[in-house]
Amino acid sequence: MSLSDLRSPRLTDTAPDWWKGAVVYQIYPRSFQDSNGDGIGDLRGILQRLDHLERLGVDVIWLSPVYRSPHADNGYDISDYQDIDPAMGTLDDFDELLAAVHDRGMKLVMDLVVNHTSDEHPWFVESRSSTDNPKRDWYWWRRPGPNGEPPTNWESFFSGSAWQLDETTGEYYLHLFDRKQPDLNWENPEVREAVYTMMRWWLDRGVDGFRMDVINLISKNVALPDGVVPPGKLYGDGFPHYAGGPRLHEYLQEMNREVFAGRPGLITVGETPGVTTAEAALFTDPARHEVDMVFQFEHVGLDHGPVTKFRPRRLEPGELAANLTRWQDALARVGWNSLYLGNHDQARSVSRFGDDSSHWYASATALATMLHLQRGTPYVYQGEEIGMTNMPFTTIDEHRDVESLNWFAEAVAAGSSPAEALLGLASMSRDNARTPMQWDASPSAGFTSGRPWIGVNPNASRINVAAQDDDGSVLAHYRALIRLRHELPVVAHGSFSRVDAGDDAIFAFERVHGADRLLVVANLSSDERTPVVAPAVADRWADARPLLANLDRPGEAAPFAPLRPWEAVVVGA
Ligand code: TEU
Ligand code: CA
Repeated sequence: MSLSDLRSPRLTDTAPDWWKGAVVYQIYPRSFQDSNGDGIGDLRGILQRLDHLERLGVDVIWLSPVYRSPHADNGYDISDYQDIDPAMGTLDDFDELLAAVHDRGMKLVMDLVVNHTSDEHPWFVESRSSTDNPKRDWYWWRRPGPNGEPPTNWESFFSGSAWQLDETTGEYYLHLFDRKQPDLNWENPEVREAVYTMMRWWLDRGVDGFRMDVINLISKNVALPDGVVPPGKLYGDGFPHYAGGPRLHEYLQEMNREVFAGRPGLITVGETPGVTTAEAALFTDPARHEVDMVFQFEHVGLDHGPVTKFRPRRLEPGELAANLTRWQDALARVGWNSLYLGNHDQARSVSRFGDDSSHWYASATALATMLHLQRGTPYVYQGEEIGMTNMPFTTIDEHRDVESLNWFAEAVAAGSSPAEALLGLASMSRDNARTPMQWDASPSAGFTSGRPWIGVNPNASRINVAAQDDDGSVLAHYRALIRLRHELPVVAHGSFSRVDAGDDAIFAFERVHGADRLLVVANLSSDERTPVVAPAVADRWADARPLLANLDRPGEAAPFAPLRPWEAVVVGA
């Protein structure tokens, strides 16, 4: 069987689990394409760039938030769920974009941010106005402790206390993220009904699903106990009390009944920091009717230091593969994985897990190969398909992200030198992934005719879409991987088993679906490595046909030949 003989299911596939054969592309609209020269990406900009996505071959586009927002957290602080932010365009622009995406056979997924709203959302404006306002109970209000202190010792994700004292009534409100992102109280049925009504409104408009922001934080332990204070920290760890709360599964099942039932063809993915494999299996067991898949965080936490992610540790070759294998095995029979290495909250994957200096092309493509050919639905974060790297920020003024700015101020106040604190941001700041998409070698990389809201990476002159239209580019390799998923059922539906290649740095695995078999052998290190496999394994692949490789292979593609740094080989049988 050769590639060209195979069918291309794309979205003609009407199976309820069509998303197993799909690839999702995440757009961070603020940084994708500006259409009007104000330096901020917008909906009409996305419309101008749909050709790129269609040629890449992705099936689904996920838009990070485009709703009306004061932008304390780049749109993850929403003040109107049923309108488009003026910086992004209008509802008419949105409808036009949605129609254009559908015309090209792709689907569109919205970001659903309902653990919290903006403090400028009318619900919160009402809620804070008095202790007896009907919306008071829509958020988490608590009286100060005996000495005026916050109700619990929890730390916000963005540094400092998770509670803010509100002068109007002298009570504190909970904000797990910025103080402009008050947490909604899902215990209140009116809150849940308001959220479901809003979700139905978007589905009626034609959107194809939701990526649910920190959805495992919506149910909290209502007793609000203090957290344990870890060594070296000022605050307690509230995570066990606000994540995976007692009513979480009930809420998700209720949402599913109230919003998704009777609407086939959707895709839902929950963002679930800290989720375990056992919990992920529950969320994604189709029989439980919760969500189709979740984003787990273990592999993007491997390099976090013990006190903060901003003082990271070096990963050993093999650690990433071992962790991803654990997730493959855990969700092998029940549930489904989301496959991702980067997004708008993570450093650029080629800089973090690869080698963006000596082996930029090889490591970007080796990482993509091992990720896309696992069992699960792959996500491509904008710019990853051309190997965009971390940004060489040199001053704090170049940073924009509230998380980075707050942590920097806190670290410097605690005695760090600014240079040392900047070093932490250099490898881990979310701003690394938020610089403008690199379309071409022009001064603002083709992103804007104006002044971009955040700096363009100087390597845009070299790393850009226009420069990668040929074979042998990172972009061409992504196109080939996406095509493999569409054309070979074994990629979407096959089983996964890791192959012991005698070296932790070599990620080798087999996929099997009926009579179809696929083998991936990837060297995830910057040294030459030689696979050593059991004779039975070598025999099984003796007559393998080459399907894809990221580096030119002299002669026949023997899958277990010595591998150059970051070399990846895919064969079929
Ligand atoms: O992120 C939630 C989350 O837990 C992280 O990825 C977060 O960026 C990190 O832990 C901070 O240290 C989601 C969104 O993806 C993120 O952009 C938002 O800032 C956050 O929720 C709040 O809405
Ligand atoms: Ca704009």
